[in-house]
Amino acid sequence: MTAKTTASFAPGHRLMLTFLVALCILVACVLSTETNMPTQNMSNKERAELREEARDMFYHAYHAYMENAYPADELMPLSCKGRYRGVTPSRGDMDDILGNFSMTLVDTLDTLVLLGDFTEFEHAVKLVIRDVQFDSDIIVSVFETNIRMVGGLLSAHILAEYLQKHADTMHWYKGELLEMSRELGYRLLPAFNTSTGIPHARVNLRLGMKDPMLKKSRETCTACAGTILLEFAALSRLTGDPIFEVRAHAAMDALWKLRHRGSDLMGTVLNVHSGDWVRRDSGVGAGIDSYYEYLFKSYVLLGDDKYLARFNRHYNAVMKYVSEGPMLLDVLMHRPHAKSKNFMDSLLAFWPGLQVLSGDLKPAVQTHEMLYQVMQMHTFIPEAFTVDFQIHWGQHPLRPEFIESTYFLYRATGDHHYLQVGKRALKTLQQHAKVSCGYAAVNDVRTGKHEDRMDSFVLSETIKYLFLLFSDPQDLIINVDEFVFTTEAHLLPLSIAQLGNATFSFRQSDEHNVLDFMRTCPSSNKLFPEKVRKPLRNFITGSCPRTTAGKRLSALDFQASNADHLRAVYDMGITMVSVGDRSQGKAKSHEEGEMGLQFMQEMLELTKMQSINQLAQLQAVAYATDEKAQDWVALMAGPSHFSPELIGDQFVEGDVMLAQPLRACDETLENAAEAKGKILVAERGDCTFVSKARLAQKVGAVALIVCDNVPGSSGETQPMFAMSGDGKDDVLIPVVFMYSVEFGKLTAVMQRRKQQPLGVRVMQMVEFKRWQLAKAQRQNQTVAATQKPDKEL
Ligand code: DMJ
Repeated sequence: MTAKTTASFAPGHRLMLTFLVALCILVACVLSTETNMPTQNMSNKERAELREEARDMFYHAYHAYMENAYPADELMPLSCKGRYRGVTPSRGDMDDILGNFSMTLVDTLDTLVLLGDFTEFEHAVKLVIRDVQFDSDIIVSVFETNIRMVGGLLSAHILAEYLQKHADTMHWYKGELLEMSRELGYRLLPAFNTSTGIPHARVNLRLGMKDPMLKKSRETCTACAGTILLEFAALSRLTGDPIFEVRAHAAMDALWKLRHRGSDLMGTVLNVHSGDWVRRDSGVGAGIDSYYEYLFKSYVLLGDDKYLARFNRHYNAVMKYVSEGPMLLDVLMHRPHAKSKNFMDSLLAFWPGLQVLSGDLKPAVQTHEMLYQVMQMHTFIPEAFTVDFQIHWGQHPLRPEFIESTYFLYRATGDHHYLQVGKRALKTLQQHAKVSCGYAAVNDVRTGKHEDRMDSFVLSETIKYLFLLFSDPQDLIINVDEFVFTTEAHLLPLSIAQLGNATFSFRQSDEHNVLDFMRTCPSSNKLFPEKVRKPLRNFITGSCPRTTAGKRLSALDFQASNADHLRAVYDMGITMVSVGDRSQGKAKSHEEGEMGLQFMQEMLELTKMQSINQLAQLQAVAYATDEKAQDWVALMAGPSHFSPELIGDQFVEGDVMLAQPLRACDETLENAAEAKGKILVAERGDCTFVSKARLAQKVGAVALIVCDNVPGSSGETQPMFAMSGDGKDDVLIPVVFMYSVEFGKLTAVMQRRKQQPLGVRVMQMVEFKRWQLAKAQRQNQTVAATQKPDKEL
């Protein structure tokens, strides 16, 4: 049923709504009159067919869940049964999502209303009221419980009341869902009792923070702590109980104080008691994504300029440091010129949608185009992909973010390209994820192998956004423009702002003048998506691994023995001075002169900061080039987050030995007996880094070198790569990562030595450099060895 109705939700924050609507109309008008769009237009008929196909997809997944899994939290689509916490074999931390509270049904309620299926909605609401309870001795994620359960219950409550008024149905409903969300909210509140006000990541539904397992709880992610306010504000305003909103505002205020005052960036993991950053990587994907989303949407929903001002400050910082063309690459919050990862994760695909809402269309079109090409290249967008668009992590759990952005771009531009993109996404799901019992996540996009997992967001977001994309506003029972979509795509009406809040007052922010941002240039209102996409058409297809050509040489990467680097610093106006040489450097151009100054500043910073940060993390695999071990060279390597750091003059020494089989993913090695005391080499792939490390440790190796499996990758052209673990700290041997080119050099030396084993030292690169420098000084040589390279970095 797709009854048409006039919306009666009064706009809560008129200014914002008017702004968004005006933006959509303006852009759509400009496009329809002036743009030549090569994208094939989609007929109304085809669009309606796709809408119905999205509806069928919904019912295929929904019925599979209801008939085979309910009241479980999730459907396991391959075994066609429910996933229950404590019953189904544990998947570790991932299971913190589950609270045995029928999550998929709660998460899905408002999609039923959007589909116009009031009968099933009413039935489902009754089931939730009858079956769902929260008094369980289970530790759950505060973030996930809030966005999926509290958000799901709240939006269902709002829509139930809406249907009472406008569809003359559900008259028996007396606010039970709101009461349930209030109860659940109370069960989450103990997590907010921290010295900073930033909530713990996890809480026990029955025991709060008194669960002994939570004694050591310290760390949370920025997104986890910063994705509470929309739901908690709605909860407070609908129940009249201010505590939720007060706590959520306080958490947002505390997070804001933790930004880096120089860069305005945030890290991804922090200590809730001390407020110290644990991970200073800063991007827009995993660990931070919805913090930015909630800053902006809190402004839209609640009308407090403070949140817009904060969003704008972060946004400018992201666009300055993280954004690189259409790509978004993590940097370090305190050293924003240093890239901290060489891959992007699929969660960042929500960013273009947020950019559309905030009115910055051009970069939204660009990033979306890049992501679309990644999708075309790998069928689905893999969980993580490198800057060369190779697969870093091949899983794809049918996430919604890319479709969400596609929807917002279509609404803002009216460009049929986005309908075509949505069609492709829909058909891909049908072809590669549909199974007889629902939709199955893809374990590896390279093989297409399925995983026994259908996350609740498939119904609450992925299919919802597809349905919305192919629906005309007039096809929908509610006017979606009068709602804010939470990060889980739950609908909260803008009218919530009118319910007021005793603790809250509308005011012009004193932190930042909002108008400053509105005056930014160029204005996105003169934007033609096709013109923006065109230059990017072959951005990734057939691309070779990228080189640093055109990229500024950073001090960290600088090697005195590299002729290109010497030329680059010369062009920046810096002359490497040998003793007796007094000639002055002159920059090739003003711009390069600026770069030179920046380079020198970094050099100074690096010398000051040798014991921390990226320079300190860079590892060296060093070996002697002569029999007497007088001359050494070092190959660059990346660290791991799960193994002990080699600090100062510490090093590990041993003969290098290749694991057999090289991937080292089995229970043991064929050459395990010889591994004791050796530095083992294993190739990346087939299993996690940490499992290779555990195996190396088990067979008695003193260190592990993981070599890359991407041909041609090199530390010379790519940012340092740090391997992530699984949160446990049982690996006691050093583990380093080596790109293919560096590893090629190592194997070449090994082959040259044939009979003789090659002994290497694994150590910090900075220590290796210091060692070499000290040696050089002893030999009374000049400071910068420009003529005679002695390192192979
Ligand atoms: C959803 O649960 C939410 O969108 C969340 O903010 C991030 N990720 C998942 C879907 O990918």
